[in-house]
Amino acid sequence: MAVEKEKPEKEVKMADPIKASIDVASQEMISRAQKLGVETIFDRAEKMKPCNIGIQGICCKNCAMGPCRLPLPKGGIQGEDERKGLCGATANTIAARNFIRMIAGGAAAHSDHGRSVAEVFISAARKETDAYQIKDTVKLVEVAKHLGIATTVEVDGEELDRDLDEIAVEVGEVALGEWGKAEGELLYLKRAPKPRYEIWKKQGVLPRNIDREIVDIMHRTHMGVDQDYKNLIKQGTRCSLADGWGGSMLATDLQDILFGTPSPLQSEANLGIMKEDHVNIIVHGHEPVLSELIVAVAESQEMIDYAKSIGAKGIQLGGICCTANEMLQRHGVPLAGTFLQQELAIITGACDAMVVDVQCVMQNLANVAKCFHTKLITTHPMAKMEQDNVLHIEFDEHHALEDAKRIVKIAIDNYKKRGADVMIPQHKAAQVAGFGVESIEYHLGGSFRGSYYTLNDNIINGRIRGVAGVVGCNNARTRHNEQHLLICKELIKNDVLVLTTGCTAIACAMDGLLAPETAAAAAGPGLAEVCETVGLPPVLHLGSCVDNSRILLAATEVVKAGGLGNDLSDLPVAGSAPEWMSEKAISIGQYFVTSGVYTVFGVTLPTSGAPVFHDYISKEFENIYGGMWDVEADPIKHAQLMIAHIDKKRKALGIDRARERVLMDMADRQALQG
Ligand code: SF4
Ligand code: MSK
Repeated sequence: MAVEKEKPEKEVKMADPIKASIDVASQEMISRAQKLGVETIFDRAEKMKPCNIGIQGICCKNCAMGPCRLPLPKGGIQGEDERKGLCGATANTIAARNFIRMIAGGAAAHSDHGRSVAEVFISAARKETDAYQIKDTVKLVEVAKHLGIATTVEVDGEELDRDLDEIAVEVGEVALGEWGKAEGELLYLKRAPKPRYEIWKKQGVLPRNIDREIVDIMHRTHMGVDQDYKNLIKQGTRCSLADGWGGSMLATDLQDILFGTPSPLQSEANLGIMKEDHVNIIVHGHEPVLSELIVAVAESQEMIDYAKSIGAKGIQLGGICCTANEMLQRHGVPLAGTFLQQELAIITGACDAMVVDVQCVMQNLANVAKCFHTKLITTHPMAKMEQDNVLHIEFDEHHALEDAKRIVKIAIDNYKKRGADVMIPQHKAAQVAGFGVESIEYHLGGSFRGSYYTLNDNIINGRIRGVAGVVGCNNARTRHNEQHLLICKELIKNDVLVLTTGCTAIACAMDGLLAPETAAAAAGPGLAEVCETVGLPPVLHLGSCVDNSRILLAATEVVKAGGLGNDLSDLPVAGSAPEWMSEKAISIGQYFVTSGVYTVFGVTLPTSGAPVFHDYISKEFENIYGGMWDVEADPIKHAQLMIAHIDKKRKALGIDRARERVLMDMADRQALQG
């Protein structure tokens, strides 16, 4: 009888917490999860590696004859690129199709978020709901003008201010029309500097309406339609502009009018904001319409008293991802963490409810929540989960206040069901957040001067070398937060002011980069001097992913203030998404680039398998749009590429010498002090 060989036990691959995250709080929670046998994304990233062909953008599954996979030949392409799918689609066509489908996905997510806000806005303007009111009437009037809506009316030959309620209804209606109007072009495109608008016009990429550009991509990337990578990416541009200068910008503006335009405030960040003796409610996702009310309800005396009646000391709110950024910038709600910390917040054992809406919500949250007492509550009609431990309380603006009360009460009742084993990492950092176009103007121009002159002066005299927009996600294929922090630190060390949003902003907050004291400790001498004079941190938190539109408008204000060229592409600025993972990041990258900004992505770019297409968007684009894509995984080289571009622009503007003079002034001063 044959003796059966004993099978060696299969090795279970687990993440090394220190290699998985740069953040100590996260390392502690990853270890705890592993001890408790709770699987997280960090362990799954060890077990499953990405497909090497998909990552290069050269796998097509747009019809049932595929998937057609077109790997690069060993040693690269010599001569003609002969790779073809069954239908004959080339690697360039496939990569371009995949790329613009990502743009469509990203633009759809941002813009549908904007549409939801517009719908709530109209209900509020028509007074169909008591839950929301117009908060910022100054911005309402400003936005009305951009939408071509009259803000005054002539009565008996006299020009009078129009009724604000009337303006609000019209703003809501015109804004909503931007998603599906039959004719014309998006109204906000003319907010860009004129030469930029003219470039878009000449290239034939002015978006018609938001929805149409997304549908157009789905049509033209269907099997057997557009087979020219240049024409495909042209539509990618049209669609991304409809996102950045359309859906996202409208989302930001309407949220500001409805919930208040942010202004700088103090708060904290990281899992250590959770409190063992409080009811902890974590809001997560992107759309702030329900979370706005959850904040109001959780802060009400009625709910605080109720929480105390069951033995808690109060209610602690915290946020993950961009719902967090929205709640932070308007209410100071602390950030619990970035995208990769969503499971970890539950693993503390102290999360009494996690309330999620749309985007960046991992399905595994339900499995993690099952191991603890946490109530996981989905709230959006388009975002449910199949697991049976998930509660769905559907948001509707007409009964939103009741929904918010129900959710907060569920969290309070759940506090009593906590297990004894609570472990909240004792790590958090102080931050100042809530910056925007208006507050930068105030800080760097003053309400008296009311412009970006001071910022421009300091760029021209070289104290500030340039400005970088560093944005985007976490990616489990890189060490959590490391790229964000190394890149931002390298930039500020070299006198580059950083504007940030999304998970990059949260990562910076967790590391203390959003504290004004960081300027003296970590910024170069010129940037530190400016920041210390006006009391700003060297990294400015501008909000959520849709708020990248604030970066576009801040850059436009810099152009308007004068002295730094006539278009966005003339400015000494650069963009970056160090740890991107979401389709939204590709849409953002494309509208940054085609708005004239040199933009570097970390990790990888799904174009590397199609070198001709890659060269087109990374080299030829500079001739067309003045901005271009680049990719660099090494964080220091990544930041240095951005700095080199900033220096190139300074040289073109003739202000490179001014910078040298200022550095000598600093050195002289230091020598004198010594
Ligand atoms: Fe293959 Fe062409 Fe079908 Fe794509 S569309 S899967 S390349 S046959
Ligand atoms: S949340 S899109 S992981 S930034 Fe906006 Fe973070 Fe990226 Fe989601």
